[in-house]
Amino acid sequence: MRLSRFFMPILKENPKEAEIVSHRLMLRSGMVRQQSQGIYSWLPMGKRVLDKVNKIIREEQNRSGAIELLMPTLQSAELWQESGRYDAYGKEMLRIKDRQERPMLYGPTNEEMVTDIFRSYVKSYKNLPLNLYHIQLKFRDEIRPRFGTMRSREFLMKDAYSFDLTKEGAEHSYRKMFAAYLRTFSRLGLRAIPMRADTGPIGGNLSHEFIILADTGESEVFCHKDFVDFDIPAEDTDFDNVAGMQSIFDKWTSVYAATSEMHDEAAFNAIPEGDRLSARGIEVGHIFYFGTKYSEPMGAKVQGPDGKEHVVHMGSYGIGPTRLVPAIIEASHDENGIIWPASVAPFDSVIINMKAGDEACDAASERLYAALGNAGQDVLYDDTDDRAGTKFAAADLIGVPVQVIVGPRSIANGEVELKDRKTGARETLTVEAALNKLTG
Ligand code: P5A
Repeated sequence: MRLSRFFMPILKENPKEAEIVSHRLMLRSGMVRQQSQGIYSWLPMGKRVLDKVNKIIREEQNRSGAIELLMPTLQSAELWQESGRYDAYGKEMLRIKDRQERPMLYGPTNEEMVTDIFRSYVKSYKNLPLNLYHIQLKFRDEIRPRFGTMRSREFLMKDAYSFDLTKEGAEHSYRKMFAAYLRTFSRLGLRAIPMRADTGPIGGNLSHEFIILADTGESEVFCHKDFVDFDIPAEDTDFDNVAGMQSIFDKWTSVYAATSEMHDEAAFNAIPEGDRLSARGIEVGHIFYFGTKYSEPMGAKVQGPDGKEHVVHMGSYGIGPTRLVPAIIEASHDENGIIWPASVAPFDSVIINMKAGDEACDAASERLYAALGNAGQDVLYDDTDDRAGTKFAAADLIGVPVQVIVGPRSIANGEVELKDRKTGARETLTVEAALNKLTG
């Protein structure tokens, strides 16, 4: 992508409305724009990162055996009357009427709708277990939307829903998602700690929130320090292995971790003082087992091996991609801007042509741009006629992992400079050697 043809509206000034660093950096680097309170457009730079986050989420959902579909944002109120949540949900639900005066709502979650899909098609235990997920916008009319896309009113959610014949089966499904979440957050460059959590309007009594430790987090959390060193399940993990899933779950729930709503002061104080971690955190995922809370009133039943009808056991599993993006920034930035983990970076590298219009600089930049592109890399080429200092500042702000700096003095010797955004380490190499290093 040539910067001269891209749309990357960088702000020079620090936006006043931004209270936390991720919000400030997302506005400054032109990733998002607020359209009305708690409702955002994702501009091209932001959209690139969001797509990479979603890709990793999808890969790990698919690996664990979940199947993707797409349900609508608007739902009929009738479904929610069946489960009893239409009245219970309160003011967070945006209620709308269509031209026929039929009550509709902008979905804050999809337990009812997916249960309706399930009951319409699945009649036998032979089709179980089943886990269906989608990545779709939600709307919650939060009292206090804040911190940009961290707590917005319209936001993206990956929500998965599992269906099993028995409670034991449902618990295995829960543990599969638990392991898939550990892998997902780790691939996003984050260490998320699963913590026993309150279930709120979703219901049930088994639930874990996945929390990233960050000073700007909205939740108060308490846990054992050991979490920092626990192993993440490997890529070849067998998600159908019941004992294997159980042992991952047991390990990750073997030491104390809870949000403030579930906090047990005595249990926490039993941890040796030096091992206690009392911190703030960002909830990036939340999983629930709620048994038959929706399947019972909505009549989601299958015929079991005994020939009788059984109400299915369900769980639901959420991740917030539009919250994850700022959460990653909270965890990875410095005073000059964002430092993207390679897995979600909007571009793999940025070529900074320090003197656009200079024959040698243009020729070398073009060569690098073409060769890196041909090698399948996502490259941003700063071909604008801005001053070199402006270009360096922009490159640091947008946080692309590698900067390839092409300047008139070094290119006279056939050399360019590579700068690692994270460490700041610089290296002077010939164009050829730089290409080998970046594509090798
Ligand atoms: C689980 C999936 C649910 O809604 N139903 C379907 C269950 N859970 S949840 O905890 O309420 O939300 C899941 C995740 O969505 C993100 N999230 C938000 N992100 C941005 N702004 C918001 N206002 C917001 N609310 C929830 C969080 O990542 C949460 O863990």
